[in-house]
Amino acid sequence: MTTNISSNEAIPTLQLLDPQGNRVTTRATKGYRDRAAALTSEDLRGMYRDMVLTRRFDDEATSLQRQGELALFAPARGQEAAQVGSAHALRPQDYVFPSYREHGVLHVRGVDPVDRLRFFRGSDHGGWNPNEFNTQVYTIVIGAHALHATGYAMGVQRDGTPHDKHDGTAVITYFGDGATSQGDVNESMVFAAVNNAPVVFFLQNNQWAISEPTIRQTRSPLYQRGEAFGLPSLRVDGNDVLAVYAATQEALERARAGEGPSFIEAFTYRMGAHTTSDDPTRYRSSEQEEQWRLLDPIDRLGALLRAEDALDDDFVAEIKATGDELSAALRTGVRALDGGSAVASTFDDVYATPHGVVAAERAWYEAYDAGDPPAPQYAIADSAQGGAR
Ligand SMILES: Cc1ncc(C[n+]2csc(CCOP(=O)(O)OP(=O)(O)O)c2C)c(N)n1
Repeated sequence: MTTNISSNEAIPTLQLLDPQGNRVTTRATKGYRDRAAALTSEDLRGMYRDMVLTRRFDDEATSLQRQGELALFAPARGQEAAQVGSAHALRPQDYVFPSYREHGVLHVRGVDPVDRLRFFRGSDHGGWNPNEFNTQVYTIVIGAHALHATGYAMGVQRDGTPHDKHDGTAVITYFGDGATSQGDVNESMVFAAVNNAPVVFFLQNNQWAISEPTIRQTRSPLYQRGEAFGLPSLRVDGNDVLAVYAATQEALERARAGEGPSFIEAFTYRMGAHTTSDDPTRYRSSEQEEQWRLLDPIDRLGALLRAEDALDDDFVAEIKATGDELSAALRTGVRALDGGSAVASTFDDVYATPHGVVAAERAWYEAYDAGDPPAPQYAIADSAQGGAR
């Protein structure tokens, strides 16, 4: 039997909130419904606020790129529920390995909005201290950070972190459907599985790897990738913030309790361009975009909140005002960033202690940056011979 992966209906998918914003109450969803039911109105309002502000950040960053203030930007429009819902299930001690589109996750983790754009402006290689937020910097190399996540999770294990579903430490890594074709992602699942590492593989299947549709990446539903490695795996409606939250909370608790890795496929849609350098009209139809616009994750949670009397005009106005402040701070902050070379910080955090090769490479780049004729590259290797190894 073949499964039609281009049809959403053929594949079992957890949904707790339907596209009209009604809670879904089938028997099969009971355990997950209980998790979502434990969220208070204030929790839900917080998720709504975070989703709206994530979109506002997206719009503002896109404008800044258009005005020449950023070299590039990768918008997350449409993926707010997948990001905010999963990030709300995290606890402070958990550790996050994002790729380059996880602005909603970074928002929830508290990373300053201007710092999130240093990388896209080219003024820094990262933008923040990962250990301050237990959240790594963006990764552009597709899938590479899944290996880092598994390695970090194995480190957590070897540190002897207590096994406790609340107080243990879980690691989560975010990647896209295209990344599932990379060796790195598959290798990281092999290691995670056999070592029972406390890591959650969170796939945002936004259906496009730049211009390549999922159908060109796989013949089987992607959540089955996790199953194939022996990981408990689940596909959730990625535009349903409740389902994403409940599924991620379950997987994180499993990891913290020492019960090993899990795989979540959040089936969603990238509403905008891949990056500001991309033109999606070249490879997909406006009919498809319109179909997904009707499944907007923010509208869906908004409808639930209105039905439950938790969203009034004052609250909407308050979020709008916060969004205006965010936008203004972003404009001023980004324009004030040093647009020059990031060389100075490139070598800072490579090793904890001085290292001869790194020192020589720093000197070479600094000379190059200053416009001095750089010493030939082989001189670096020669001078490094006596350096620390
Ligand atoms: C190892 C590697 N190969 C190729 C690229 C070029 N590249 C950048 S984004 C992208 C598509 C990624 O698609 P997906 O994993 O689905 O993530 P999405 O962008 O949809 O979030 C590719 C191929 C890269 N950055 N790294």
